[in-house]
This record gives sequence, structure tokens and C-alpha cells, in this order.
Amino acid sequence: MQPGVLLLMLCVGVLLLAPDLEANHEKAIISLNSRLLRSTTLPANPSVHIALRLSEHHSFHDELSYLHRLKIDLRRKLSRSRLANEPSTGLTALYVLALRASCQGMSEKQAALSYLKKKLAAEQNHTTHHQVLLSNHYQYSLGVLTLCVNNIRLDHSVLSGLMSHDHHHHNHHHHHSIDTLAMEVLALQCVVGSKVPSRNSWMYSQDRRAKAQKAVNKLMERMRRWQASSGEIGNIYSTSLALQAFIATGDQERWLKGRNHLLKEAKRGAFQNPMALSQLLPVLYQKTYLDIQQMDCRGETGDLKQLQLKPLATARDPEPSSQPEFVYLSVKDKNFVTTYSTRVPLSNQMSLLQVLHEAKSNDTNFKFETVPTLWGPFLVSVNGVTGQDSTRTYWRLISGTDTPLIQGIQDYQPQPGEHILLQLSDY
Ligand code: B12
Repeated sequence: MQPGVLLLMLCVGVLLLAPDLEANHEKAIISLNSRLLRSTTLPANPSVHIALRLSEHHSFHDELSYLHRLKIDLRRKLSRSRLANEPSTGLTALYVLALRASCQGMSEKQAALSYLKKKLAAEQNHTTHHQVLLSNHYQYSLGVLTLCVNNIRLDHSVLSGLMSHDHHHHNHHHHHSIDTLAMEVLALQCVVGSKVPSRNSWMYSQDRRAKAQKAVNKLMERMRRWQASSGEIGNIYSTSLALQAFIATGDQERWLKGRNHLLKEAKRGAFQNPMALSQLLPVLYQKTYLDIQQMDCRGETGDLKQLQLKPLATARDPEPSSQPEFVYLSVKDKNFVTTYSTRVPLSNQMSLLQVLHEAKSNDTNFKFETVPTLWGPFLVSVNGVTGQDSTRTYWRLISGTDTPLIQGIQDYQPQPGEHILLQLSDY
């Protein structure tokens, strides 16, 4: 056969396949969407609502009752805010974004918005006195982004808080995750593009916008260097947010590459956690949190149904061996001294959380505590030692000697023979 003919056939083949592939992607995305919709039966999570609102398919009934629950939760949280340092900057921001994504008016958002402004001021104040934020840069950026998306003009000082720490990122205290970089890019990009509502002028001065743009360019240069040939940026979970940054800065090619990779990973069941799925879904629709600024809640179609399927069956067949399999668990203090170790017999598909429970019931010397978060139970204390924000320590989950887990205790399923290390670490 002539090479020319072969090439032609190849081209035709690709042309015929491409729409098919896209149709398959579309189907996969809709099924992820209805899986997320099903998670509305769990305690309400504003990040889930944001994702449902940014989607192209809707279930108006489910979204409306979810919104109602979020409003009740938010009101309760704000009414308690005088007593504690709660809700956090990041959580408040997510609630406000969720309200804006449902086109709720000022009166609904007012209390939360002024609380958020106070929070950001408190974050800055904390930085002045303690050199670190009250929460973290992810939440600070999310807070700035949220005010910006709601067309609230930000003070010079709040904005410089966003950029100033960029100069310090070599400092080891400011350990930067891709997730945090992405959130900073989104916040800065919002500032660059913001217009005064109903007028055709920029919200910020030429100088401010140029500075923000320069910071975006610098961050995106780093982000591009992080993208692997597979399309992944950091790990699969940070890839979702990194893709938001690529979309917001107009890098279609890198977005597509990342999206295809994420779809593949989603098919393998990597996004069972509703929080992870809520960060994934918008980018599959090529949407970012910045799109919330323009949402008018009109012309949406409402034909989405909750996914009725059982969760994906994961491959691994039970081994027909009679030997019991174990997970080896050890605990190390801040000086890398092993303070405890044990082994736990592993039955099929146990989560790390179940392994910890098993260890606790087998041995009264082992104790642990968790707190609920949007990502699931967070391991706060082991054998009476608590990881604390005030000392900036946490219990790091490690596989083998040095591979940090990229999932939490509820989602991660240890393999037979695996060594899990709980290491008290700084952040
Ligand atoms: C900041 C941060 C941390 C900080 C939080 C403390 C602080 N004051 O800053 C520290 C360093 C402690 C941390 C720890 C871990 N983290 Co973290 N973290 C983040 C980050 C960048 C922002 C979270 C945040 O502030 N959200 C905003 C508020 C509104 O949401 P929130 O749910 O109320 O926030 C709290 C929880 O998210 C909790 N938290 C933070 N990380 C994790 C991870 C898990 C699994 C759980 C259950 C809770 C949790 O701390 C937040 C502040 O209190 C996210 C990025 C992202 N994409 O979300 C990753 C992220 C959530 N973390 C992740 C992981 C894997 C971990 C660890 C399991 C790493 C490890 N190998 O040990 C540990 C948790 C171990 C444990 N003890 O249970 C993954 C989760 C992926 C997944 N599918 O589960 C993310 C998405 C990062 C990533 N791309 O890999 N994290």
C-alpha cells in the first residue's frame, strides 16, 4: 500500500473516531455528575453545590433543597461564630460562592460576606504578629477569590497579602502545594479581569492589574513545569484545581491533556470522595470558580438524575491463600523515634480507618481520634498526641518509609503486607 493512502486512511480513521471519543467522554462526565448529585443525601457540602451549579446538567429539585439546607447550616455556623474561631475563612468562602452560584441576592449573602471580610482582616493581623496566616494560603486565596467574584472591591492591603507571600515561598514554612498555587492564580486572575458592575471600566488600577498579571505569569510558569507527560500536575487531586488555573489563563491545550488523564483516573474509581469529585467536575465542563461571577441562572436544562448504581467494584479478587495477610502499622514522634508498632490482620478492602479501629480494639495501648472535615475524617491525635494548628504539626500518613498517601484514612485501602507509618510532622 502507498504510504500516502495509509496516511489518508489513518486521518479518516481519526476523524471518525474523534466524535465517538468525545461522545464517550460526555457520557462519562454525565455519569460522574449524577454520582455527585447522589452525594446530596450526605451532610450538605458547599463545594458539592458549587460543582452542581457549574455543571451543564441540573436537577432543579435536588439543587434547591440542597441550597436550603446549606442556608440553614450557614446561619447556624455564623450565629456561633462569636464563640469560636469558626467557621474558617475557607469554609465561609465556599458557602458564599455556593450562594452566588445559585444567584442568591445580597440580603442572603450579607452576613456571610461581612464575616468573610472580617476573617481576611484577622488573617492579615495574624500574619503581622505571628508571620503565618490563621488558616493557610489556600483559604486566604479562596477568600479573596470569593469577595472578588461577588464584585466586592478589595483593599490594597488584602491584595498585597495575596502577592507578598510569593516572595517568601523559598522559606520552608511556606510549603506550597499545587492546589494552593492554583487557588492563588484564580484569585489574582479575578482581580485582573474584574470590571465595575454595570460600567465598562476596570475595577482596579492599571498598575494593580499589571502587578497581578505579572504574578499570575510567574505562578503559571511554575505550574507548567509541574505538568507531567501524562497530563498530571502534582497528583490527580491537585490536577483538578491546576486545570482551573489553565482554563482561567486560556491554556486550552494543557487543559485538554489533563482532562483526558483525569477522565481515565475517574473510570478507575479515583474520585469516590464527594469533595474530590466536587473539585473535579467543573474542569471536566471547562468551568472555573471565576465563571461564578457571570452566572445568571437562566437557560439551564434540568434533566439530571441521581446515579442509582452501586459504587464501582474494584478489581482485586480475594486471594485463595490460607495465610493471613497483615498491614504493619507504626507511629513515629517528631524526632523520628518509633513509639509504637503493631500488625493488623487484613480482610478484603479495609480502609485505613478500619485498620486503625481494628488496632485499637486489639490493643488498649493504641488510641486515635479524628475530626470530621469536608474531605472526611481527619486524623488529629494518636496515642494521646494531638497534631495542632497552633504548633503547626499534623499526623502525616506514609506508606513504606517515605511515600506520603494522597488520600485520607477513610478513602485509602492498604494492601496486604503494606507498612503504614503515622508520622508527627511540621507543615
Ligand atoms: C492545607 C492542607 C492541609 C493542611 C491542613 C492544616 C492547615 N491548617 O493548613 C495539612 C498539612 C495538615 C494537610 C494534611 C493532609 N492532607 Co491536605 N490539603 C490541604 C489543602 C491544600 C487545603 C485544605 C483547606 O484548607 N481547605 C479549605 C477548607 C474550606 O476545607 P476544609 O475541608 O474545612 O479544610 C480542612 C480539611 O481539608 C483538613 N484537611 C486538609 N487536608 C486533608 C486531607 C484529608 C484526607 C482530610 C480528611 C482532611 C484534610 O484541613 C483543612 C483545614 O482545617 C488541600 C487542597 C484541596 N484541594 O482541597 C489539601 C488536600 C485536601 N490534602 C490532601 C492530603 C492527601 C492530606 C494528607 C492525607 C497527606 C498525608 N499523606 O498525610 C494529610 C491528612 C492526614 C491526616 N492526619 O488525616 C489531599 C486530599 C486528596 C484526597 N483525595 O483525599 C489534598 C486535596 C491535596 C492533594 N491534592 O493531594 N493538608
